[in-house]
Amino acid sequence: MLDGGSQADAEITDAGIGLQPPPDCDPIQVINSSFEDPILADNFFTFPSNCDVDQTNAIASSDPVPGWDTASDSLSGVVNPTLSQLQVSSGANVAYLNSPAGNCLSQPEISQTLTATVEAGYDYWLLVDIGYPSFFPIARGYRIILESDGGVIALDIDSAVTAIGSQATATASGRVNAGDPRVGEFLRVRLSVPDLPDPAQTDFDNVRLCKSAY
Ligand SMILES: [Ca+2]
Ligand SMILES: [Ca+2]
Repeated sequence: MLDGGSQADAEITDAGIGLQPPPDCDPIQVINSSFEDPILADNFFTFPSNCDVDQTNAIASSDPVPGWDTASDSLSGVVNPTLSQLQVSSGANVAYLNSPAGNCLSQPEISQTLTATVEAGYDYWLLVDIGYPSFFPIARGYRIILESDGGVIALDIDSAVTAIGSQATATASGRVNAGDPRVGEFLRVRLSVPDLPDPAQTDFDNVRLCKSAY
């Protein structure tokens, strides 16, 4: 659900690729932002314990993306891709969101609620590297979202275009004005994918969040 409601929506910018936060943008901490936890051997990946995955390079886990909330009935985790699968520019690992498969049939998404809260008088910037691994023939697409319980602050959907097997940076920004009802709520980063019938995967990496006074 991306319905942010009322006046807040007027401030949402689908910023897309190419726009950059200002140099004085204040970083906001995101845990495991480059998905390097856990450390994995090349070509290994984690997956939710109850999903029916039977591969020698797969590691069942009750916490497949440490620091992030995952759904136990959807196929998501952390992967260390081989170079031919995906050229990773930040560390070794990425987070993957896979098509429904086996007994894990929900659309995957991962999210992290931060300790930082929404503040008025700031532009918020969310940057995420997006990649599509070479073992699926199509670019699945993505959504990167900054939100709080009161609704969406910034989002980008599919603006960043990258060749299969490489990464591009997606950017979303949004402004929070004085009097915004979301002020004081906890910030949350949410990464998700569109509902596609074809088998496909989107990989997310190097999540950066900052705020800039306007
Ligand atoms: Ca990484
Ligand atoms: Ca690798």
